[in-house]
Amino acid sequence: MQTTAPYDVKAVRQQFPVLNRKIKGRDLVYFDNAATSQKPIAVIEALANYYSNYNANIHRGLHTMADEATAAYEASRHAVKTFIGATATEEIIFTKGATESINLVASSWGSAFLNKGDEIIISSLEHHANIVPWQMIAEQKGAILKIIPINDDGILDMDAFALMLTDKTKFVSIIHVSNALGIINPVEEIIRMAHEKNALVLVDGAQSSVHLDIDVRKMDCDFFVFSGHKIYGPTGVGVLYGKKALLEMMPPYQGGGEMIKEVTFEKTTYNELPFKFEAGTPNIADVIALQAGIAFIDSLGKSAIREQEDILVQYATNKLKEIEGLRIIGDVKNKVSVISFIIAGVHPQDLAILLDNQGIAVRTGHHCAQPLMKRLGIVGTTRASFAAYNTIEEVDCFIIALNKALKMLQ
Ligand code: 7TS
Repeated sequence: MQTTAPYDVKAVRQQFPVLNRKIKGRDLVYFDNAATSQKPIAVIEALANYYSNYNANIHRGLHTMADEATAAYEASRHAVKTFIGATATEEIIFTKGATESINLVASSWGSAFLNKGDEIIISSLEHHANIVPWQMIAEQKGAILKIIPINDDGILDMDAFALMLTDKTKFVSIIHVSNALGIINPVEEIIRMAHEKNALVLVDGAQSSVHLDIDVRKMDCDFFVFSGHKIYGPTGVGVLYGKKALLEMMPPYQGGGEMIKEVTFEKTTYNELPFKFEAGTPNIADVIALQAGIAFIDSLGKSAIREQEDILVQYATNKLKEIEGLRIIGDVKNKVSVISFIIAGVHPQDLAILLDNQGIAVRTGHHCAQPLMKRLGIVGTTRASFAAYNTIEEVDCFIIALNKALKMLQ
């Protein structure tokens, strides 16, 4: 088994100030990267630099700092376009996160194009962010929400999906990588099948965008969403990619400044893309700093990061399987750097507290995927998720801490 990292992980760690932290007297082991990744100095400095040197509102001012801020903001849009392989910057809308991006599409597209009896398909693996907005619009419009089932390992039942697709299917919204289990879904096949029925497809890339190469043109998705804070960028900024022709047809999500062309009390005309969907002063600082998160990923390369994460997953999976009563949920080949597990007779919450006492940060609970937990017949899992800066030594610490915690609990 390969245990040698494809790059100098120690040097990478030096870019992340928080990794020097002690938690309860121990070195921090941060294995909660699927919730949010830590930030490199470049991201932190980009925020400080904006506020220290050119804080100004964008697209409006005719002064130097406003021009600088606008240029930096639009450069980020360009970086995002390249990051996901979009055709044009007009297709990149900044939101406050994946959640807002999905709400935007459900609300804007749904209000304009959904009719009574139309069908929307999601899957059993979805994060609540890709369930609730569809329930809300379905309720409003009298549309029907259908759910692709999974098998006990968390694999989508594609035969059931094929049968579910009908002429009534108008929209498919699908998680690319499961946040709870790490499983990668066959989104290209899903998109191809949905398009045969003229249904649109949104891909929730909140977990995939940091691990997998994303090429929205090749994937041919109609919408793709993700959050900045999971790709080494700041919180409070997310992305909605949409095919230009679709975004043009959709009504604005919110009204206000920046999204208008002209306002009179009688009638308002709307701005062009992407501004039509960016009402009000946006999150300028965080959008600007997002570029630095993307630059960090590019500096190592996604495939090298994936290689390192795969090493950690393999190593940790083998060690975890030696623990009596431990079961990995979603133990499949095609997954990213998430290991979700349960241990007979142990409540995940108790485990999390005992791990935290030893400096280990993992996530426990339902991972905002309550229907998935219900389908799997469990209350929750303990989830360890790895990033570019994690090491084999940290996995060793985690396994020792876990065994120690289990001795106390069992
Ligand atoms: N979709 C998926 C697949 C996610 O994993 C998350 C967040 C979201 C949407 C929502 O992203 P947000 O940035 O708008 O909140 N997932 C998690 C998680 O697994 N643990 O904490 C947040």
